[in-house]
Amino acid sequence: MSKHKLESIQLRLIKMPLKHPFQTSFGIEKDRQCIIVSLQSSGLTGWGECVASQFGAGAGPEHWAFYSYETTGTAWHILKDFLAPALIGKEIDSPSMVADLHARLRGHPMACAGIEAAVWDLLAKAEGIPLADLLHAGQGYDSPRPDRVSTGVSIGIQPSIEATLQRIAAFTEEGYGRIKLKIKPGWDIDLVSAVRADFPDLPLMLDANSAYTLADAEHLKKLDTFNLMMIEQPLAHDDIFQHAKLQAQLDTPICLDESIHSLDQAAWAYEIDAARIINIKPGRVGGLWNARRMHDFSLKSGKPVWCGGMLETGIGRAANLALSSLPGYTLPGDISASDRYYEEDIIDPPFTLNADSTISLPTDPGLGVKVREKLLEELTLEKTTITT
Ligand code: OSB
Ligand code: MG
Repeated sequence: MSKHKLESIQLRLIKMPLKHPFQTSFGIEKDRQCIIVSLQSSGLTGWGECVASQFGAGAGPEHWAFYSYETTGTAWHILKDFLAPALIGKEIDSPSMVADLHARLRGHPMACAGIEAAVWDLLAKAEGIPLADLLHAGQGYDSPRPDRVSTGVSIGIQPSIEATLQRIAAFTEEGYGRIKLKIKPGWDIDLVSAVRADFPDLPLMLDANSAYTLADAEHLKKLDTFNLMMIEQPLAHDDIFQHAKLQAQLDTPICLDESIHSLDQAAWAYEIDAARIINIKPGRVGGLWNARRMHDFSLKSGKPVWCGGMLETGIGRAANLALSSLPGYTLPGDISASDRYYEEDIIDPPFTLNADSTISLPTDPGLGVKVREKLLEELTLEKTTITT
């Protein structure tokens, strides 16, 4: 691949109102803040989204539980003071240059993934090919690159079971073929039982976001009767060992999300049967480079993977779609259409759902989306530019 000198790097903290507040076992999000990274090189612009969030910042400690320790504040610091200075003026010929920096940083995967995505977009645009093709290039996969990927919708904790049933009915009518429900203690068995009564055959999975402990094993075992695709991250965010103990007692496959940040951790989880499935989302693992390595290992190990979401704007969504085109991504991802999250997405045209519960991959080079720069400017809370 030819080399591309990074002439400038721009960071923008943006805030977008969500159409529906998103509640999980650890908090509620009404607006979504994220950092949009853009890179300039010889007339080309690469875009990336850093998915570090701002759950409940400023509110009392009872609102402080996070999906990850990264916030827009920590990511801004790492991007501005470490990653951008390390990359500005450099001749880039591979996203692995960012992956190498991630290895040195020890942590901050979301910050790294945001700038790495922009590098992937830039390089794919320079080659004149869609990001999905760049991700496939030279990998020797058996199957051709698909033109659409299978998706589903993740439904947050609702005010009532009735409200949940209504949301499921609305989403399935829109064409979503797979539903994920957020659960927590006191919002689990009765909920799933009511859902199964109304939707006996619906492909259904649960996400606990670490709301349980191993002491809840007997209780969680009751979920085995509901023919669930998987239960995601039932136990602690940093645990692998106890998930294996839980899996030994459950028929429902365990999927890990929060616990898995690296290829080694994925290998350990598979080896001890702590996870039969992994949700490989780029933000959590430091970017698409690492996500692809973890995917390749999972594919060889015969373990299905899927791509989780972080309520991304169209920029992050486009990267997730490209990643989901890899052959081991055989399960539907949490990648819904733009209008599931936002009245107005920052890309044009927005992503829409096909009748078969898929979303089509863009065909233009790179991420293949046109960023609405005027709207982006209106949503910007803070910006900074790093130049040579
Ligand atoms: O655990 O998968 C998760 C959103 C924010 C943080 C963590 C998670 C989620 C989701 C939303 O489940 C998925 C989506 O983007 O639709
Ligand atoms: Mg999850």
